[in-house]
Amino acid sequence: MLKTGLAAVCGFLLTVSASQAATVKVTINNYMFMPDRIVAHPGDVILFSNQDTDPHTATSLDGKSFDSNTIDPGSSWSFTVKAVGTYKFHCAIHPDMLGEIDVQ
Ligand SMILES: [Cu+2]
Repeated sequence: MLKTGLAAVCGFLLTVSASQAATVKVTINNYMFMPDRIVAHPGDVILFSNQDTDPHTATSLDGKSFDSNTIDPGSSWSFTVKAVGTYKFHCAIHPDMLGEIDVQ
């Protein structure tokens, strides 16, 4: 009984999260990620748009989760978040530019 109920709830949550996959937009401007703390859910797309006059990257600090490589001014780059967790990232060209994606 309890197991069946939990399975039903889990199935429901999976269905809801899949149907609500969103695109989360991050603007890069004036040497900052805006917002610099992004809350997302598995399946969401994070879209970085470089509106600055210099090239930037969005590179995870763990060295493996994601790396945009160079995003030229006026260009954008996106990727899909998969696993729940906290992912700190920076710009590899300007390491003081920091941000964080919380996948919940
Ligand atoms: Cu940069």
